[in-house]
Amino acid sequence: MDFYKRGFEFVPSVFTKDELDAIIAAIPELDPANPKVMGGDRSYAIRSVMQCSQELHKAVWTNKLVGVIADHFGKNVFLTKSIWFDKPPAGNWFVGYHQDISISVERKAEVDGYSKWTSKHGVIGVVPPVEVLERTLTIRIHIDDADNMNGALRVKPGSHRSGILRDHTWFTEEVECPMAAGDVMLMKPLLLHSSMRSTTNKPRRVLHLEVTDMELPMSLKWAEREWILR
Ligand SMILES: O=C(O)CCC(=O)C(=O)O
Repeated sequence: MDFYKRGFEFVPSVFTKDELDAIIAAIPELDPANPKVMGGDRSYAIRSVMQCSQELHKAVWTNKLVGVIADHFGKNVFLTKSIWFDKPPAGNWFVGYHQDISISVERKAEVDGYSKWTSKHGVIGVVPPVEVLERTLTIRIHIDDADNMNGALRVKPGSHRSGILRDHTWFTEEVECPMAAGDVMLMKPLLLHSSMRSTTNKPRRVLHLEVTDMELPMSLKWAEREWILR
């Protein structure tokens, strides 16, 4: 299937304008005083954003999105991570090619295969064995249109199939991912991705979610574990 080969897929029109408005209404302000907000005065992201309100869960897990997840991944799926990304004019940012290799857990525990512990904005991160990342699906809900002017994502197709990469330069094919508001991009976390600075004042808001059906071993617990409403 193309998704597994290329590592990403676009699903158009998953959310209506009214449904996007409900998501926006449930997102807290980018307040630099909030420890979950990244970027200080040039705030641009909120970690663990789904923990902010049950309203957000109601707005996000529409029948249509849950159906898309069931088609591409399966049932018995729960949330493991959520980040709200904005590229506001003051907090404009870019990010070079990388894979998403860190997961968020409740607390540190010495478990074989889990390394590179971090603690940022109250979130404890760790790099798990590659099977955990391979069993994770990233869902990017596009709140605004994204194109080459306002920092649409770029990806390197197929780059998720070689585990955690030390050198990504030999993946030369690059695809830009223009999206319309309401579209969803599905992605494997190990897919190399990057995005440029915005060169307009057009907003580019994305709700980034990671889901899996895989429990963590021993005393490790997913920090944001929450069943998807069904
Ligand atoms: O939304 C973007 O432009 C990039 C986000 C990102 O770096 C990530 O998902 O790891």
